[in-house]
Amino acid sequence: MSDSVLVEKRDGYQVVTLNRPDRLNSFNAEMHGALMGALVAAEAAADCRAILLRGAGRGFSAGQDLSEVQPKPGELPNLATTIDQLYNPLIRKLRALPLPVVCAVNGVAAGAGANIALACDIVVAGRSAKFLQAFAKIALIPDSGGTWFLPRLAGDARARGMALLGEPISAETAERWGLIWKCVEDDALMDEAQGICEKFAKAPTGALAAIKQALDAAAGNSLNAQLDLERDVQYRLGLAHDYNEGVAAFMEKRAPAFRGRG
Ligand code: T3D
Repeated sequence: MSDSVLVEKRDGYQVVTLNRPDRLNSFNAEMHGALMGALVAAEAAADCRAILLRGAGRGFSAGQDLSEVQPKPGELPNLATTIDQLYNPLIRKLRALPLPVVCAVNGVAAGAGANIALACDIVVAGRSAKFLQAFAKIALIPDSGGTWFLPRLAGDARARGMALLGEPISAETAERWGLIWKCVEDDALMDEAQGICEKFAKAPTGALAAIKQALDAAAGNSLNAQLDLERDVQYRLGLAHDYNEGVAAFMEKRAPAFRGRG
């Protein structure tokens, strides 16, 4: 079994660690397979109500492992294949998972590594972390959703600056620009990320999944379509145990006991 991704089961959530620290957790096909396997398994585990994604060593991920992409003599590179088979399914999976994904960025997040982090639901970064759209430096465009996430999160001017210049921005700037949820001191990073996962482990997971879906749908919907979507989702959630439990707990001034995924 591959050790390029490590999975640790905690009470109500799982910690998934990218584990190729000597290559700054850059992605090869094996790590892609292991990460996808870990996400699929976490989704299938009824007691898993959140995922904490992080990198081993001094960085989160440097994106594609560039030592593995050089074509053999006489071959033409086909980047579309890697993107179609590995990066796009990963981004789609992260967005579609019916449970929140918290990403702890401890150091550099570059290329696809940066955009995989941005695809997560909550991104917390240590103060020394950096986000780098490295693509233009190797004559590519931001992929793994970069051209979609950057303008939506940071605005067009900042998206263009990051993508065209390919220069790193600090975690503090990423927070200020709205790219990430929070920048914290380096030594507080894991406590912060774990604390969020512990809250999610007791949360109404079905509602959180619906929130993820509704926010993503909003990106392509008119206000009218989104109002209709909200009505339909609210109707469905109103029939679920966790809504009744949430209201009852509020009225009885006690903590709710949400079933989550039950
Ligand atoms: O299939 C396709 O190609 C399409 C998909 C593309 C998706 C992408 O992600 S394209 C973008 C790929 N990533 C990059 O271009 C980033 C390359 N890395 C860097 O620019 C720098 O390493 C960093 C800015 C990320 C970090 O710099 P620094 O100074 O902190 O570390 P370093 O010394 O450069 O790297 C440490 C080691 O990791 C080093 O190995 P060594 O010399 O100690 O044996 C370095 O070669 C290795 N490393 C870093 N990034 C990659 C890598 N090895 C392979 N691939 C990498 N992406």
